[in-house]
Amino acid sequence: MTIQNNNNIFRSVLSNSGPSNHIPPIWFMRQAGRYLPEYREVRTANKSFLSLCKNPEDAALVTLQPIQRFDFDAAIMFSDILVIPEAMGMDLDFVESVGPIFKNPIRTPRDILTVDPEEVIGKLSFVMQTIANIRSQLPKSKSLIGFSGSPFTLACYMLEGRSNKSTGNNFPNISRWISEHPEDLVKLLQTVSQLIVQYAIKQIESGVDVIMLFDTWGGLLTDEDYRKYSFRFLEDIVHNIKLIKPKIPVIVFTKSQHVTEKYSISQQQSFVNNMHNMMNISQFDVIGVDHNIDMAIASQNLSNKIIQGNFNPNILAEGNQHAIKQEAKKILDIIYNSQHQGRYIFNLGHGILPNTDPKNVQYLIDFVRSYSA
Ligand code: 1CP
Repeated sequence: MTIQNNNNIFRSVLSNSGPSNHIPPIWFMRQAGRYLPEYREVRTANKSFLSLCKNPEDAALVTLQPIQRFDFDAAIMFSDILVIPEAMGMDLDFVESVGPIFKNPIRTPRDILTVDPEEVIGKLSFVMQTIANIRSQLPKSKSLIGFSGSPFTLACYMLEGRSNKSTGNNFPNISRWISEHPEDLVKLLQTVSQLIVQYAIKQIESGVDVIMLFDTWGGLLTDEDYRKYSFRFLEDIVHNIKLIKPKIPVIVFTKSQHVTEKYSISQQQSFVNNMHNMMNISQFDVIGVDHNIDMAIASQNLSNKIIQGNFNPNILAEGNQHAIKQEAKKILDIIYNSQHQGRYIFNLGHGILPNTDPKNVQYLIDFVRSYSA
């Protein structure tokens, strides 16, 4: 394990004071997970993935594992985005090699439950206990990230009942609602947005320093629908969080166009440019950049913002160290020759894949820190 200085470099980048050296803060999406043997051990000691999420001691333990092993600069609390719909009364199960399943998905507007926000947030007290446990063990030099799914991404699962990987289809139900029940969909997205704000505030009060919103499936929408059904709610959420907690940085991650065969290159570029233009004038502090986006373009478009990500997780999983080095060098060279020098957080373009060898994760981190120094 490499020992870092006590400065919280994550915090200094976020406060725009810049790190004392040129080494970017590093953390990886899904850094706690199945690629780590120590995670698999704790995971199998719990009845299911959901029981692990609801076990504040073990959830804190697996949150800290990647920090202990790799000395990442930030920890991300261990939980899942789907605990909000579960707390709203939806019956959630995570099935081995299938993914998340809701047994009672929302099928018609009549299925939308009225919820009492206080009761819903109360059911998520296990998350707050996990945060308190992590905080008591996490070194001061590390940041703790809390998170939520975006309203659109949560609604994809709530209306479909399962993941797009298990159906082989990109959430057809939400597309149908956009044409058949747009007003009901907006009402659902508003309800979920209000819950997310209160959930984020509770997480901050329990000890997280940063909030991240995962808008993973926002990139399935067209430019116009993205504004109407995803971005608008993201903007409301960050606005409302900042009204109450103005000093807490908020990160947003939207994965750009997934269905590449469905969209032409120029449509994809137009989506990315439009999304970036909205993000650049939003209240978000940090914009996550996935690996389908050209980092040079992201850096140009997002001049007002700190940027994060872009390393292709497939290259890390394939494990060719020369290719890993080339990919990291490509990103870092763009950053060092741009206005994002000192305003960049090293991360992957999406979650770390379960078949990734931990030794290559160490290789990548060592390379980034030595190249940047
Ligand atoms: O078997 C296992 O151990 C379960 C695998 C797993 C893990 C480790 C799932 C199931 N969720 C998680 C944890 C998790 N999920 C974290 C915290 C851990 C960390 O980052 O270190 C976070 C932030 C998430 C967020 C999440 N869950 C997202 C958004 C981010 C992203 O990756 O796009 C989404 C879409 C989910 C839903 C989900 N949870 C799990 C699965 C298999 C899925 C479905 C993913 C899909 O539809 O592709």
